[in-house]
Amino acid sequence: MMLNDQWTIMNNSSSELDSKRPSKHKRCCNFLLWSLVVLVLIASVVTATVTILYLNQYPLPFISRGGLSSPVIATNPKESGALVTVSRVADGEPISIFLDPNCPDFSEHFLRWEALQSSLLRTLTNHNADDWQERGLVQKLSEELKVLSGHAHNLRLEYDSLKRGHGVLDQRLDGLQSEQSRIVQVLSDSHSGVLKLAAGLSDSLISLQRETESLQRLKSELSRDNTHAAVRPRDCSDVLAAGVSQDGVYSVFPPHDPDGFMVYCDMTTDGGGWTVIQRREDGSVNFFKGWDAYRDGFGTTTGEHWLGLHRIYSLTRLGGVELRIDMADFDNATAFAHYSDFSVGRDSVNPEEDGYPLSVDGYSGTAGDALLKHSGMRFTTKDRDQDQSENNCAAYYQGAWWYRNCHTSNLNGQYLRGGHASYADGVEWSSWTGWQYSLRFTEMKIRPRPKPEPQQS
Ligand SMILES: [Ca+2]
Repeated sequence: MMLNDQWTIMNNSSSELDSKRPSKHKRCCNFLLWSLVVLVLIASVVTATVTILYLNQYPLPFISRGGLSSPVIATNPKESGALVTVSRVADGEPISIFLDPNCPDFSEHFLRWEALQSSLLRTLTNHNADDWQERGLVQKLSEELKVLSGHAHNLRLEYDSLKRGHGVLDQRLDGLQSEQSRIVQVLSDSHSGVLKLAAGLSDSLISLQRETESLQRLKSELSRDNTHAAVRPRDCSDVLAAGVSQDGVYSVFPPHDPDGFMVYCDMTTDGGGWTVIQRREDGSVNFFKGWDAYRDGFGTTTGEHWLGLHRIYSLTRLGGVELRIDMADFDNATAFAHYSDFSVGRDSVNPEEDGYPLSVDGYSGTAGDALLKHSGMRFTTKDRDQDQSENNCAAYYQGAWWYRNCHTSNLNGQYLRGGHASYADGVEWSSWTGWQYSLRFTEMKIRPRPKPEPQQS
């Protein structure tokens, strides 16, 4: 107000000077104008200085601050309980702020906080205005809450059900675990069993391999034996087949008798190949012998001899053997008897214990049959009575034969040189010379029965 007044005075003075000196007043006007400019500048500087001091709240003696609405800060007001209360004179509403006394001075932020409070108040007002909408919302929320409660109940029920199911699942899981343990145990047992079985199989394979090797060795040995048999005749027919056609003594090796023995071979009679098993020709050998002699054989192969029951068994045990008996009397008459089948002890497990029974069949010849009645009889010697007589036929008729009760032939009897007074105790073939003629020559011989030739159409 005071500055405006001065400014008004200046303007008034200038107007008066202009009116008093209208002619020579131009220099004076310039002076006044410059003075006025200086005054305005001074006034502007003073005004600016005062304003700055005022704004910096410097206490000015000529300005009272009671009219300005600056905030009033009260510390620790008792009635509000706040540490600091900020109040604006214009509003009159205090803003209570709880401040830590040790906090730094936040007075610069109070204006910002006031603005925040105003914003909050507006928000509260808007909130009251929207209250009716909220109530509707609350009802809606309540209804939805009921629905949610129903869902929650259902979920609860499902949870309980699931919990029970979980318990059942736990039980089944326990069962499965125990089953798994059992299966693992069974697999372990099976594994050990398989291992044992494999070990057993391995042992069996090793054993089998050894057996195979043994069999191969045996096979090669048998092969060697067969090769050897080609050069080792089983009997005189093999000797003849090997190209030897001269009568004489040869070694033969019947099956199952690898040691072999010496025999006389008749290579001339009826095609040859005959193995001689008995010969009487001069009475040089005593034929009234016991069991062991007749079992093992005796005499001279080239002369009178008995080949032996066991050797005859060896030569005939496989069957298919024929027998020929050539005979001669002291008048140089000859005859023969032929039997298409002949064997000794063929069906016996133990031929000696069984008595080397005779099997003979199929007579043909010129001497008549004097042997078929002896078929099936066991061999009797003077020391082993196996005949069907109440006496010992061998002892009674001075020989050794397959006696029944007692005989129709007695080729191992006494060499009585033709007719004799005694009864049937010589070298008899009753069908040719009766029971009181002892033959000069007898020769029993065997060979494999020739296979029938294929018939020509
Ligand atoms: Ca008897």
